[in-house]
Amino acid sequence: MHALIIVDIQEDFCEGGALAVTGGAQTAALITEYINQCGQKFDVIATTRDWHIDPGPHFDDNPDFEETWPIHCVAGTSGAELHENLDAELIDAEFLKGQYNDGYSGFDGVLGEPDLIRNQEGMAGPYGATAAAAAATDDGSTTLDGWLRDHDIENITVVGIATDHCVRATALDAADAGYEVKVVTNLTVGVSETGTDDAFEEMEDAGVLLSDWPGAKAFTG
Ligand code: VGL
Repeated sequence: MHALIIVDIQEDFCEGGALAVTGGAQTAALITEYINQCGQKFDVIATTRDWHIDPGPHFDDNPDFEETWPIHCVAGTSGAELHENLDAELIDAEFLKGQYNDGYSGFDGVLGEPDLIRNQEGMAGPYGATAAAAAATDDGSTTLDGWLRDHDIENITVVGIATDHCVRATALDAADAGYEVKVVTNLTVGVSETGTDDAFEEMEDAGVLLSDWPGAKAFTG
């Protein structure tokens, strides 16, 4: 069985967001096209989302954009929503990560229902996460790895944002956990060029297959 994991295609990581990665919005649109054209090869499609409540030094007033970052993807805020160019109807499950830490890897994520409005009053944490959003992962007992194993997944294809951070960490953890992993490189976009090149090299060294989706050219020229 084969899973597509779509990493962090969220408003804050796309143009106009708090931690915008150039090309994010286009990547979101391309992933929707890719699923429409090639989605039949996947048995399940999951997303990850950064879902920060109080992630400690991950947030910084003077971020270095390598290990510290401006405030982004606060749980329950509009910046944490999936980007509008990604068709949410195509997604089977969402995994929320980074509530109280960096949460770079999707394998830190737990199954949640981020768009469910719960009857929870008030706020959680110092950055404006809503209590409803903090409750979106229930008891946090279903991890991404557990869910993939429940679905008999052996192959994982990874796409999303950012190549040099969350895509990298997710693909490396997937390879480490024993899955056959592929990253579709032109359906990812990175924060820095050198970081992205290094990440591709590191992923390849870890046995991750890198490939391009040729169909993207029809949309980007
Ligand atoms: C990410 C930087 C900070 C990512 C998350 O999704 O790759 N990058 N937080």
